Amino acid sequence: SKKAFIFDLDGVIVDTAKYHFLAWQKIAKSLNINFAHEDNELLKGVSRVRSLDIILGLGNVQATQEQKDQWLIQKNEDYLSYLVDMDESEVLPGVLKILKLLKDKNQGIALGSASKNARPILEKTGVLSYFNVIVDGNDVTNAKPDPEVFLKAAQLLNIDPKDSIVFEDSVAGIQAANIGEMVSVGIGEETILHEADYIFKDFTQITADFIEKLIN
Ligand code: B16
Ligand code: MG
Repeated sequence: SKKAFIFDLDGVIVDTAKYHFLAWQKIAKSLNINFAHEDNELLKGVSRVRSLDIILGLGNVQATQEQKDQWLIQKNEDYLSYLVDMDESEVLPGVLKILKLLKDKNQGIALGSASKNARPILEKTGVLSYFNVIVDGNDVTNAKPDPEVFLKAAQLLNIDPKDSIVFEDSVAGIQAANIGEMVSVGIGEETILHEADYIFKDFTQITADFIEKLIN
């Protein structure tokens, strides 16, 4: 039967986390905040505004709303500059094969991302046409682990939450899927994503057989 397959963007379809990191690091450096690679884990799946608060928290930095707004603009301009050269080669291994399979099987395909830059990224990497529905940071008011982004995606596809499958790399995203009573599929480390119904290291580990079982 027809199901909703909902994909997170960063960490699932593409690895934009490395670009987010570079852009945040510039801001952090200019404020003398020590923001290391390990700290980047804290920002996965988290909104832009919340990410800045987390970084300022690391350095115990207080700021006015005006300053914060300025840094948010700077960060995004810098981030976008890293996306200029993005192309098909940045789609993570195995993802295209699964998108094609789902399309062949006439399944609902949606994006459920916290990013406000999701559309241009999907476009640049050549996968935009696979998506029937896109729900991103421009469409939701409650951040993951609130299930709003995924519930909206399922609703737009006209599919019940319980017939929806979410692919996520962040803990907050897995929790959002679980709270929404959807099937949660973690992409990444088992130790981090243990709350997920299923866990795969990456999309190359997901078989056609696994997808068929979810559909039937
Ligand atoms: P933007 P996802 C998230 O994407 C990223 O994981 C997170 O690090 C980022 O802060 C957030 O998008 C907002 O992105 O600044 O482009 O609006 O994993 O939800 O696809
Ligand atoms: Mg993610």
